[in-house]
Amino acid sequence: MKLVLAIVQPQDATMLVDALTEHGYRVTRLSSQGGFLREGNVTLMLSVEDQQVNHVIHVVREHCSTRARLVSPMPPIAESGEFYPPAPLEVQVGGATVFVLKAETRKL
Ligand code: 2BA
Repeated sequence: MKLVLAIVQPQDATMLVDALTEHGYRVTRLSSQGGFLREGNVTLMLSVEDQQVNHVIHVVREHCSTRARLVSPMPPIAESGEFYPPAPLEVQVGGATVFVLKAETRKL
């Protein structure tokens, strides 16, 4: 068994959960937050057979888009009254960050 953790963007999460469920996977959706952007994202948790991992990743890839986000860096401490506002930085977010871990499922 493997535990698949997929961190995805909220805009993709509902369609992805629907698709995974339609394919017969059991999935748990957790609300999470990225440490860098401090924005909400969604972590999906699935326990699957080893041979299903590639298919799960395929479905995730089909439903998750890469999006550009602009980040405003902290302005530097002004010296001698001069102030140069830093240019916004573009970062690419997604499609998805996926972790695959060995797992043992015990249903109590
Ligand atoms: P965030 O931490 O909010 O990161 C959002 C995006 O910002 C990242 O997209 C990446 O493009 C950029 N980024 C993150 N940390 C950075 C840094 N130190 N310097 C420059 N740019 C940085 P993704 O890589 O697609 O990640 C999306 C979300 O997936 C992340 O949200 C985080 O919640 C999670 N994630 C990504 N890699 C992870 C890892 N190695 N461990 C745990 N969570 C991870």
